Amino acid sequence: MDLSSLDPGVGTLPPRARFSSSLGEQSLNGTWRFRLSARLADAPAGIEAEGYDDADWGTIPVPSSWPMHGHGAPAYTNVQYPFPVDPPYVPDENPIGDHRLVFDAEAFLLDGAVLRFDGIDNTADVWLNGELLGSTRGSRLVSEFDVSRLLRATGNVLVVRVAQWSASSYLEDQDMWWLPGIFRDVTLLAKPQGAINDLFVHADYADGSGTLSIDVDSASPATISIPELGVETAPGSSVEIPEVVGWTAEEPKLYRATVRTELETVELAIGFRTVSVVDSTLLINGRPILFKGVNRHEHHPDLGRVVPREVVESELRLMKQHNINAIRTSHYPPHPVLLELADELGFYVIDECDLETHGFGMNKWRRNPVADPAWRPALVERMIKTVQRDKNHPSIVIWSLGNECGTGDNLAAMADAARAIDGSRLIHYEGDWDSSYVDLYSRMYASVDEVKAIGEKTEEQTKDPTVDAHRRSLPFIQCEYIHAMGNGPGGMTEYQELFERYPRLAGGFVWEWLEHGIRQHTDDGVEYYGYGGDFGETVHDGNFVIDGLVSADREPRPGLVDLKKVYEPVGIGIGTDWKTITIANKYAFSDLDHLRLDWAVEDAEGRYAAGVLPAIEVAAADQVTAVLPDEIAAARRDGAVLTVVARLAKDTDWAGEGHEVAWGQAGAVTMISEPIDGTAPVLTQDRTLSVGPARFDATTGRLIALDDVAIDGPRLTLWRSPTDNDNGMDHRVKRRDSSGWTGQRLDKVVGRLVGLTEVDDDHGHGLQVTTRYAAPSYDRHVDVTITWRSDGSRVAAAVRLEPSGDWKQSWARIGLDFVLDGAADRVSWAGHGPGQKYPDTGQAARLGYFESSVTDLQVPYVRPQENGARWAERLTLSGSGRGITIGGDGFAFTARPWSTPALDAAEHTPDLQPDGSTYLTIDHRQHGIGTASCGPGVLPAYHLDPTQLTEADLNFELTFS
Ligand code: IPT
Repeated sequence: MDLSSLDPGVGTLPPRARFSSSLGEQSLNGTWRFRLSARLADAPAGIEAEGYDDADWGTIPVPSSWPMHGHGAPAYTNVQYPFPVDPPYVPDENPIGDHRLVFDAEAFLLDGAVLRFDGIDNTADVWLNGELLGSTRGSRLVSEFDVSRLLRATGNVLVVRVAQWSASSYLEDQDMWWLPGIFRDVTLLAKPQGAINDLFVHADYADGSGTLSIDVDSASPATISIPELGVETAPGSSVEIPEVVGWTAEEPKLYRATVRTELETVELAIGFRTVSVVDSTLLINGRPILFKGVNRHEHHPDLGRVVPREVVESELRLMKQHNINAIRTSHYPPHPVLLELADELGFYVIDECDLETHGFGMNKWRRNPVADPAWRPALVERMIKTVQRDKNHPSIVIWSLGNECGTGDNLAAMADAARAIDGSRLIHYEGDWDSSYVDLYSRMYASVDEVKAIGEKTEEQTKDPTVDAHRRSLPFIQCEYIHAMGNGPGGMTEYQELFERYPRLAGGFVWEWLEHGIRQHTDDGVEYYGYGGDFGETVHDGNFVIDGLVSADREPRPGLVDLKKVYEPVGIGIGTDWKTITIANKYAFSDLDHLRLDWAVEDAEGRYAAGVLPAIEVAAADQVTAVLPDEIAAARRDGAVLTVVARLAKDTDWAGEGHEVAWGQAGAVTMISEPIDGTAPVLTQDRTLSVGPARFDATTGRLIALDDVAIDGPRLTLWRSPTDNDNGMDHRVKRRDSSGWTGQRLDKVVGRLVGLTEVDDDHGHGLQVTTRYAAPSYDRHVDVTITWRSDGSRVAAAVRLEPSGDWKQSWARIGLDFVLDGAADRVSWAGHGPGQKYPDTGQAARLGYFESSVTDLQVPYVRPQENGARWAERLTLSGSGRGITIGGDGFAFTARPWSTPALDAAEHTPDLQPDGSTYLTIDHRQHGIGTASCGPGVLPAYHLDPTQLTEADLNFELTFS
């Protein structure tokens, strides 16, 4: 094997479109013989010989990533190459996977056939019946070989030697597991003399009509027909079709076409669609659109890079159900199934070339392949392969040259090569901010302020001033933004508001759709997801591979649920008097006929009025205010919430009738509660003090019981177990949160009782407890004074904070910790729910009355961290005995069966075990979440800055009953 060769592939056929022909194909997927060697020098010789005896080899499924089948191990790095950067050479320690298959060929293949590999990671030499066919390059790119001469009816011997590392590994430094193998399908395609070699559909749309021409590369004459449009035509001729329905992600209309020769019929699905840019606005079919996108990698928790079709189908439905309309195939062309489904279900796709050289950045970009002419043919060929395979998909609106390669002329050459084949789509590359050879200004993780400036066209000049005017004429996208790692992402709404406000901004793609967890089991069989470092890697990037909106099993994380709300295609605003409703139709093409508007009113007792609104006509990109039926305002009362939900009026391909698309609310859960007078005296007994049902330890001033519920607290807490976003880009140094909380020892704050006095004033009797909280080694402190009063049954705690000293940066929270003796299992609350909510997340949390088990409040983040806070005005926590109810003027709470230090120490989900107590934290204030695990941190509006605290921040009251 020539592993250091820069050749773009040897012996392979010219790239062409993928289509299926009536001539037939035979899948060679299945069980193959397999043998792994640690290095090329150790690999057996002569395996290509037909008579080679592979009886002592094992077997492996094809397609597969071999480390997922007990051979070697997965390894994760993000930017850094796991081997020395010494291009084009790779280490001698280079796992070699030898694959052999003996097969009979179907008769229809014997007049001529092509052998197609859809993906081999990283490179392979291929032999058929003892002869070398050639060598593949480009893991996520197609390699086809002509096998017409060699294929026979029976006993064919196909031998594929795969090397994990080769020169092309330098081009495939994407942020994902290194997973070698024949991980996509292997197929034989019948291709006799005269068969269609290639097809190129050009189907444009303008103002209701279409223009169609189809190039057919075939030696036999062909006819084209589209029965639904009454079109019969010949290859290469352009047909004007006066009336067509355009293809859009909202209404993905496909026309079935056939291309027929005397030999074969090819079926095509055609979408009429035009991409254009006018005045730096991106248009599809003449209208401005917004990408509500995600970056999608291919990963499966058990199979690695092999993703079964049904999984892809269900995940795309899940995207549609969450108002996502666009996919960037980060960072390589996807399995072809994805594009078929994107055409059918309706997604705008950025199809990205299989290219990333990010790790050269750690070496100041020295010898970067994109800037080295020696690599140009290999890079240009990658782009050509990408465009050629996928050019007939209407869903693809943008070609991307690759990801994170720095800058270099080879990228411009790739752009030229793509344009030469297909001038109908836009060209994207983010890494060169001057944007001189691309059609979009694209950035990743740009801040809200910067995106605003770009929207207003007041951004800084390009580095090369001669290309500034060009960049200013381009639409803008964030090809990656809001990093969905762990708890978060915070601050999505602010970006969306900008995208909706400025025509130049065409939206963005969340990083990323999917966590790349690998399913593992503890010795007792408990399942969890593994991440970088769990597989013996010496160089790795920890849990940075766990940064998705869904788990590796496609279970939605809270971030996805929030994103659905942020991406709503319909805005619903209700007048505070419940008499009017404003509906904003944010679709670019659709009216709202496919939706119905359900309304319902609920209070603490449950739902008591509901109905369906009369249809409100709102054209695409328009807004209408309508009068609500009188019965709705008539149903208004204290503590009641009106919710209007836009639901699918009938079944679609991606969700059933009744599926919720968007919602809006009015009303409040505010409970009118009588003020508590301190009528109950403070009583002393042994070493305890009582105020009504509350009992306190007379030496510490801490609450020890509320009626018969044993409780310990409150203790001031300014800290939370750092989230991935709190940890920032320094995710590898796990305990060093970038907010500086751990450095300030907020996790180690201790309290000292400084005063315990009885008060008797205008508000009656009370017990006043002052505790000074401070961190070891520092003299800054916070005095917390709590005045407890009771009317005999209820208890009020008036809390006052007095910080002093040089508090720095931010606090995670102003919270009170309580430990309840025994496991509480039920929680009910009035406030926002059902999901979690932090100051800059929880867009999906709606007002209402909710119930949950304590277990279900927890979000099982793959690396455990702060999670699960709900916002409430009233909370009841109950276990086997009587529960406690806490009320207040809006607070956040978490309730957990483990302590915050235990949560923080856990590396994986099974490390968290209930310890028999219930840990309750009530937060008066919280610091936001942000998205600093990659990108901007918490926006200023969501900072909890101890130097800027107001009276309202420092004083609050809770009631206990
Ligand atoms: C950016 C990469 O493009 C993406 O592949 C992923 O690694 C993401 O970061 C983080 O998860 S690059 C980053 C240095 C901005």
